[in-house]
Amino acid sequence: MKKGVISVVLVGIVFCMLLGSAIAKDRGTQDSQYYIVHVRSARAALQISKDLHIELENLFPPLLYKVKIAKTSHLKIIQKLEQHPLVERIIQDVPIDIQPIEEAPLATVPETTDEDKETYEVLALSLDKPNLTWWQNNEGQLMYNFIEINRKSGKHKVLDSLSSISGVDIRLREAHALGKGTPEVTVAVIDSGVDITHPALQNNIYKNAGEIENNGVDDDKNGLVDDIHGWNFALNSMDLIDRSNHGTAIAGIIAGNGQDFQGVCPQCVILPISTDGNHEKQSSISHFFDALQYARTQKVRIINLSLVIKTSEFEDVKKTLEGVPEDALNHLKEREKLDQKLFDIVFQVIKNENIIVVAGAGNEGDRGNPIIYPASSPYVISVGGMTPLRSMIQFSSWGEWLDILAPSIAIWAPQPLASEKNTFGNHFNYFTGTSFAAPMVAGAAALLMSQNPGITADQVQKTLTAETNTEEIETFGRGRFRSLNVFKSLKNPILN
Ligand SMILES: [Ca+2]
Ligand SMILES: [Ca+2]
Repeated sequence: MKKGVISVVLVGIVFCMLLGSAIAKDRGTQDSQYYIVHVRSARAALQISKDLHIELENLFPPLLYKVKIAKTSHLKIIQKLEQHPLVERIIQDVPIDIQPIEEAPLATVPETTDEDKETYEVLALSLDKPNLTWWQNNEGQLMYNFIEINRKSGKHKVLDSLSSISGVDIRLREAHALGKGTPEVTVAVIDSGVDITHPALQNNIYKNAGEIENNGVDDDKNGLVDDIHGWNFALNSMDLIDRSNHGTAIAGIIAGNGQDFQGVCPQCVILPISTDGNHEKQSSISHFFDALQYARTQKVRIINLSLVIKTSEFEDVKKTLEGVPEDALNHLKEREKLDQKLFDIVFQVIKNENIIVVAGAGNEGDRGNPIIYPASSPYVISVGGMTPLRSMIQFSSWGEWLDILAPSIAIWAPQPLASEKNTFGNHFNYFTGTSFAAPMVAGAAALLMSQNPGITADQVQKTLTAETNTEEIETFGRGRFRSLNVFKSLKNPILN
């Protein structure tokens, strides 16, 4: 009998909408189109500009630049660029889908041979132990009830119950006795936005010291006017509104610091970076690199990516290219697939600068387990999901690329003030999916970096994933993976 999983406590979580988006004018006008030029050396951009009489704009210097090319002449210029000895590659700045990792499936149709009855596995709170944050301190407060529903009468009965296992968590209470982080460590959350007014977050939001608020002037001359608390690269504005109830929870898990709720690193700082186009705009590749470059220039130590990057369908790309000659379109079609190599190169540079990138593994384990990017990049720490029963969660994606597991079902975390209050009268909710496992690892990295200012990205990864600092997990034959233990990691940092 295969049991489905439904939930009576997970309510009001909707965050599978597209974050997609972009500044239309940024991808060029009707008559022109942006391309991304990957150059071979630090001084190449200047030489290329000089040789070909074109203007290369900074994208992710000194590796990536943007160039605007008129549609009518663009094949000629692209070919010239491709032939230039200092150009590694040139790709069109096509739209991409940057989506928050979809909400995990909470209910599946159960397999049954009995036409009259269905059996479900229901996750519920145990009323005698109403501690809401099992992921921080599991005292056996979650309950799995195996319920039989009679299809004809609609009546149900509880067949069996199972409590979650005490101690199966990230050992946060003990970790906080060793330290709660420092404001010197900033974590970028590239996501659907963050409610920066939430009581659990408002004191921990990044403030750009070089920028004067709301004066309509780009005081720090980084090209973004009044980017005081972050930036939305899809809308090219300060719009950080979390319309998907996703980024706020992630920021809270990393660095929430409220009266009744603390995240993993409550003294650390969150830099919200949004790629949510509010259904008006779609992101292109360059917007994602812009977001990474922004995190880099604001000197973050960690970047959390609870998202998936996919190339748009070529037919959608084509719509943006009206007026481009057929031969050039065919030339482009050959490059349709997401150029992961280019993304990997950028992630490698970021890692070499001692910035940690943490990515959610994805919730595709149940659906044929397709490989998720950027989780599968070798330059990020990828995080899969764990249950309160010390096992890998069914829906978690996995592969050789998976680095560590963390709790990812019924994760109590803040949600935007614009959303409905929960039954306790506040703005928190339960979230499920590997999107909410990644920020636990990002928060643990922030704690480690707070305690050990000189620690390298490599040492952080080694510390968090070391066999001695992690817990053994049942994976049901998927391979050997272990789960996060923040306390052990903090106590035994690997500094060589
Ligand atoms: Ca600015
Ligand atoms: Ca300003």
